[in-house]
Amino acid sequence: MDLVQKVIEGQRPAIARMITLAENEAPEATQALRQLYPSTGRAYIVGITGPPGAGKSTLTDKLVKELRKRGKTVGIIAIDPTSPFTGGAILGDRIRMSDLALDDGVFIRSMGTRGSLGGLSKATSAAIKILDAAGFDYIFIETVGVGQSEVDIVKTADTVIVVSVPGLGDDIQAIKAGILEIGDLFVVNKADREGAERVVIELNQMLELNPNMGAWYPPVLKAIASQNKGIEEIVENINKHADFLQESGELMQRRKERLSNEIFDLILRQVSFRITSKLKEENFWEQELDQILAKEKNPYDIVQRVIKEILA
Ligand SMILES: Nc1nc2c(ncn2[C@@H]2O[C@H](COP(=O)(O)OP(=O)(O)OP(=O)(O)O)[C@@H](O)[C@H]2O)c(=O)[nH]1
Ligand SMILES: [Mg+2]
Repeated sequence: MDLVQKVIEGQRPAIARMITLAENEAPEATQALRQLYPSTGRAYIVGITGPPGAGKSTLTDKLVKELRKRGKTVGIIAIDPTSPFTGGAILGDRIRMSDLALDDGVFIRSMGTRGSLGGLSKATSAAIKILDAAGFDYIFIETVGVGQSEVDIVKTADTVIVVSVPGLGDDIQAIKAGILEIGDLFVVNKADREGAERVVIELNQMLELNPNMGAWYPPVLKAIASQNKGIEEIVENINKHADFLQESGELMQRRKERLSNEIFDLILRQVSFRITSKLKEENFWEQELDQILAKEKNPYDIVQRVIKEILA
């Protein structure tokens, strides 16, 4: 397929087009991804998550510029599950990364939900593979850490950066439970504001209490993204974490886990799609509704019967 070849060569229109195909779950997308797959596995994936407005996009913008200075190329995926169109997300995120959009070594893509959240995570893994095969050294995924689906997406990264900020009231509580466990690196952004030091201390206290802490102790770093402060240190810690993962063998372990989850999701999605269409086209229980209402039958037996019929 011509398109796949162009993606591998890093041609931007082809990259954009293939991501759109995957996003729309077009039938050609699977075939293209199949052909692309052998060319994946080289990019390093960084996830950035945190509460709305924490400065994730500003931080991404600065981190990417620092990596560009070091000669690296970067693909960026900004996820906005609240947006039914990618267009909405592009505006908000692109404004803060507008000069990056002109850089040939950077590719920015925003993704929203077209259909279901499952579709979003499937499209995101596809987009990661496409940017990976296109040869980008790093891929950044930005998500707002509020919903489970976004947490699930970002936690597939090799390095997960959890961004927090002072002044959210009950600071640490504002970081959704479950997000603390997935952080490999914590950044307290907006350190120009009062209370940053307290957030650093609280985060370290939380981390010390974590009974599942492995050999990597997540550093807690301060930054002022809008003033480009603390950026080099974050990049260095990303690279340190990458080295740690590589040397400990955890990188392979993580990638295996990610692959396994992905296969699981793809199967579930296909099975659910097929069952949904079957349920919609055949009226398995329509005629029995009156009897169920009249208490002559019950919903639970119907469910059992239909499942048996479908699995048969
Ligand atoms: N004072 C201060 N403001 C900052 C800093 N970093 C970013 N901001 C500002 O915070 C606002 C939100 O920044 P974004 O980068 O859009 O934050 P975000 O987390 O990507 O936001 P969403 O994607 O909407 O959740 C912008 O007005 C930034 O200029 C910082 O270090 N200090
Ligand atoms: Mg943003």
